[in-house]
Order: sequence, then structure tokens, then C-alpha cells
Amino acid sequence: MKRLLVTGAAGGLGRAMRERLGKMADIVRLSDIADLGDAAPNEELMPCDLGDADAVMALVDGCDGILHLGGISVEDTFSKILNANIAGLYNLYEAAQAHGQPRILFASSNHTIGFYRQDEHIDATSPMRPDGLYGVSKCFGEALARMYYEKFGQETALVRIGSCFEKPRNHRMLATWMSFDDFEALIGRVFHAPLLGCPIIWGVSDNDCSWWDNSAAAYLGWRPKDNAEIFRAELDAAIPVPPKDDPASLYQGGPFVAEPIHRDC
Ligand code: NAI
Ligand code: 15L
Repeated sequence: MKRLLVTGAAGGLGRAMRERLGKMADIVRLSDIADLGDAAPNEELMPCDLGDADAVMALVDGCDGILHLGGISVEDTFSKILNANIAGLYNLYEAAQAHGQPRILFASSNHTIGFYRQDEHIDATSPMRPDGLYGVSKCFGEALARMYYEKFGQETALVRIGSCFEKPRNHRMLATWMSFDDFEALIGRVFHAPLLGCPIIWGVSDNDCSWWDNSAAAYLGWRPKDNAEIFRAELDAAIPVPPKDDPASLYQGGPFVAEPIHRDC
């Protein structure tokens, strides 16, 4: 790939993947509203608010792949979610249309389906059950991407990330964790597969404890290798297992299901 655009590059996942992405493209264009630090030799920095349509149009120009990590990543007020995750997504897809339809990896979330219980097993065909405004914005993003695919052939990987951190931070993440290595391998498959389409992909490692069936996306050839189980003893020693009736133990979205609606005051 010649130029890969990474939005949200100053965030947790952007920082974790930054060095690894250098191997995937001649030039990596990094963007965020937050400070991006200094550019490495194969990087270019383009600060941009995703809610600014003209700026996003310029941002996408010249890119042949987009790793879309930018946006509000937890429950927040509707106005913030509206700007970054709703208007921002529309701006990105309009810009992609204008600039040759670069392939997109959209960082969607397990919060599109957070109200399923942890004793349920679901797949890409299971109806959405978002657990808050943030989850609803990711459902919107998936629907928007699907529409641009059906209407114009724009390819997107809809990656419903579970919990992508260095290691699981609580017992729920023994099921939802995706390692940085597995995410890097997934990004590679998404941008190098001969045909992508617009699949829903569960962004999760090969955990013993699993709720999500990825067989519909098997054609991509992504085989996650890590397993959160190796962290169980460490977690048991560090934090108590939450009670059985706690949302963290009951629902796939964990505590997000119990979050109030965050209102602008
Ligand atoms: P993060 O919150 O650390 O990073 C998001 C970045 O987007 C931030 O640097 C922020 O400044 C930027 N941003 C926010 N509003 C913006 C705007 N209007 N214009 C431009 N940039 C803006 O989140 P993280 O953990 O790095 O996640 C990256 C993506 O992956 C997010 O879209 C998140 O929803 C998604 N995701 C992450 C998961 C995880 O476990 N880390 C799980 C599921 C989804
Ligand atoms: C997400 O969608 C969030 O972006 C991330 O910060 C985690 O909370 C993750 O889901 C999770 O469910 O663990």
C-alpha cells in the first residue's frame, strides 16, 4: 500500500499500533484532534476534526487504505457522539467516494450487541442490541458502511472490537480481549485480502471463553493466535470476580449496559 490513513492515531489503539503500521505502507498518514507527537521518517501528520467535512475531504485525498480508529470510544453526550461518530463517519465515506474508494477498516465495537447475555452465543447475523448512545453510533457506522457498499461497492471491514488492550483488565475481558498482535494480523488481512466486501468481523483473540462466532469472516484467512486465559490467575489474584447479578457478569457489554444517558448540561 502506498499511503495508509490512520484516524484516531493519538488514542490508545493508535499509539499501540503506530510502529507496527509502518510496515504496512510506504507512508502512514496519522490524524487526530489530540497531539500526535513527532513524525517518524515514513509518517505524515494531518490534525483534523472528523466533524469538519472539508478537512476530512483533504485528509482522505491520496490514501489507498483507511484505518478508522478516530471518534468517541466510550459512552458520552449525544452532541460529542454526533460530531465525531455520526457526522464524522458520513464525512469519511463521502471523502472516500470522492477519492477512489480506499478500503476502510472501521473500528466498530462489541457495544453494538452489548445487551446479549454472557450465556448467549451470537454471530454476524444476530440482530444488533446496542447498550448506549456510543453503541448506537457504531450501529450507525456499520449501517452507513453497508449502504456505501451496496450502492457504490465501497469495501469496509466492520470490526466489532471486544477489548483491545495490552492484557485483559477484568474478568469479562477474558472473553472479549484481543491482543495487539492479533489486531495487527487482522489489519494486514483486511488490507491485503484480494476481495473484502463488507463483512462483520469479531475483533477478538482465540480465547477459551468466547461468545462470538467468526465463521462468516473465515474467508479472510485471519487466525488469531493469542488466548486471554493465560491472564486468568493474574486477574484472580488482582481483582475480585464481580457478583453473578452484576452487569459485568451478566451482559456481553458489561458495565456499559448500566450507564446512564449522558446529557449536555
Ligand atoms: P481512544 O479514545 O483512546 O482514541 C480515539 C481517538 O479519537 C482519540 O485520540 C481522540 O482524540 C480521537 N477523536 C475523538 N473525537 C475526534 C474527532 N471529532 N475528530 C478526530 N479525532 C477524534 O480509543 P481507542 O481505545 O484507541 O479505540 C480506537 C477505536 O476503536 C475507537 O473508535 C473505539 O470506539 C474502537 N474500539 C476500541 C476498543 C478497545 O478495546 N480499545 C473496543 C471497541 C472499539
Ligand atoms: C469499547 O468499545 C471501548 O472503546 C473500549 O474502551 C472498551 O471499553 C471496550 O469497548 C470493552 O467493551 O471492553
